[in-house]
Amino acid sequence: MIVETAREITREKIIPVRAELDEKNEFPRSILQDMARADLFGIFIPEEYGGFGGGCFETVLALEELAKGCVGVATTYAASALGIFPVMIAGSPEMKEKYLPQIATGEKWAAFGLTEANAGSDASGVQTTAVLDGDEWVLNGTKQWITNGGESQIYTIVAITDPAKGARGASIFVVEDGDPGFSYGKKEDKMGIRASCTRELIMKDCRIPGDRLVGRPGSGFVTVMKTLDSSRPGIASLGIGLAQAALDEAVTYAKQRVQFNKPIISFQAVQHILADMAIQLEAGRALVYGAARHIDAHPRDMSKVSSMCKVFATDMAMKVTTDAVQILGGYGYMKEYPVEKMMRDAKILQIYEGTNQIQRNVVGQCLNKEYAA
Ligand code: COS
Repeated sequence: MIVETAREITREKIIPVRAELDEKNEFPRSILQDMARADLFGIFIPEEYGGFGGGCFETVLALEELAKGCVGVATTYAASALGIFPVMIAGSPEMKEKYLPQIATGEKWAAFGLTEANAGSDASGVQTTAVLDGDEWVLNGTKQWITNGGESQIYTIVAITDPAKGARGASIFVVEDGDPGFSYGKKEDKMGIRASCTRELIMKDCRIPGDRLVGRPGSGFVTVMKTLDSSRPGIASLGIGLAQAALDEAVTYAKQRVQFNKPIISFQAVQHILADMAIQLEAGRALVYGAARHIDAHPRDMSKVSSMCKVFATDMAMKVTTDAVQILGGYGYMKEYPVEKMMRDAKILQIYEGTNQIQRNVVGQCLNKEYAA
């Protein structure tokens, strides 16, 4: 049912406008409203908070379908999930009661504020601060490249509450659109996923109520790591949907394009490229589905499989979309065909939510621990 619903949205709402959204750098507000009406935002929210109570597996299925249409649109969905995961992981029952139903209905969207100018791969380098003043927290700092920035209503912000403790002095706060001292920077002009919106979040003496702290003070870094462990399979599934769409385009074109009096798919050189695309895609899909099922069954043991599937599926998507452009040749390089956008969109998958080099570090560290035990 989830796949059919997401597939219909992709076919009816996303594919017809994706080139225009890309060209105009336009946020897909009305498509998100369509997704909300189709109940897609509640997939991963527990039933007690108005959602479907689905897990990682159901979420990756939905994202894969949306990514077949446009990774920019699918990223806005994935980034909202990323933004609310800290509340799901570490929020109090009252905080969950307040925010999760609004996400489940799609009435509000979320965003995750971790990255800063000096805190990218080194997530512990956050310089934004939060100081308790009476019964309010006062936040100061600037978050960079925040997906859904300026479009979401709910932001989970990582800030340092105890500078002496390094990573152990980080905490997470919910900041809402309209909070005093909270504003947005300019919209970034990106190579790909141009339908998604990327902005700075600026906090200048931003005052929020004391109960907006997510979990305990100092628990922020571990919650950040758990949040990213939870969200990375979603990025992997964007790679699967994107690669499937690129393969579909490449095979369709290769069957139609005639050179030397034959459709080019009859040439072994072309067939081998398509075969490798299909083999890598199926391997990636099996890994992502396997990882998602493992995470749902063993939520305390997700780091390694989460990073593994993110690396494999997104490196694969970069290769498959590049090969799709090659199959279409000069046509593939032109904007009349969708594969050049697919290749541009693929690149960010290897970078955001942790570069693929960082993912390999995580896998390596997990192996180190496993074999020492
Ligand atoms: N789950 C739970 N706890 C975790 C964890 C995980 N997946 N990973 C690390 N931790 C804990 C560690 O156990 C450690 O706890 P102690 O202080 O009690 O020992 C603490 O967190 C610090 O861990 P570590 O020393 O491994 O942290 P590092 O500073 O070396 O950073 C990496 C580790 C590089 C993996 C982390 O900074 C990272 O993921 N970076 C990429 C960030 C990213 O994805 N940015 C893009 C954001 S786009 S939203």
